Amino acid sequence: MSETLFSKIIRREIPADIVYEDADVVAFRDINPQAPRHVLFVPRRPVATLNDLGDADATLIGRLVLAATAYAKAEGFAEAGYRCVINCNGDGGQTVYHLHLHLLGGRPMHWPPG
Ligand code: IU
Repeated sequence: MSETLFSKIIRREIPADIVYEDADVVAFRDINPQAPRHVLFVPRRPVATLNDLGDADATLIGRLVLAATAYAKAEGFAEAGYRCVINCNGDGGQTVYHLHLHLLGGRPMHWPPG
């Protein structure tokens, strides 16, 4: 896959508001937030889409989800609630082809999503 801006953010070559990182995952505030709390959880390894994950990536996707839930708990909005979203390809609304999980919180969410 061709590299996206997220790889440059992960390598700290371009600025972003990084709020969490570990060996596998980097999280930063979305530049165009759709909720009072909107953070992107991104694997350091540049997987393009959900479709590119296989059995060997079960731990990686688990770490992505657990990093997001731990962040919501640590930041104090887990009890109120939040939404995790992974958009996949065109119909899913994906615009950046480096897998990422949106963590959205700080307001009531609506259903169905647009
Ligand atoms: P999507 O699921 O691929 O549509 O989400 C991409 C998100 O990445 C979107 O919410 C953008 O606002 C966000 N984003 C960002 O936070 N910083 C960037 O440099 C770029 C995109 I490019």
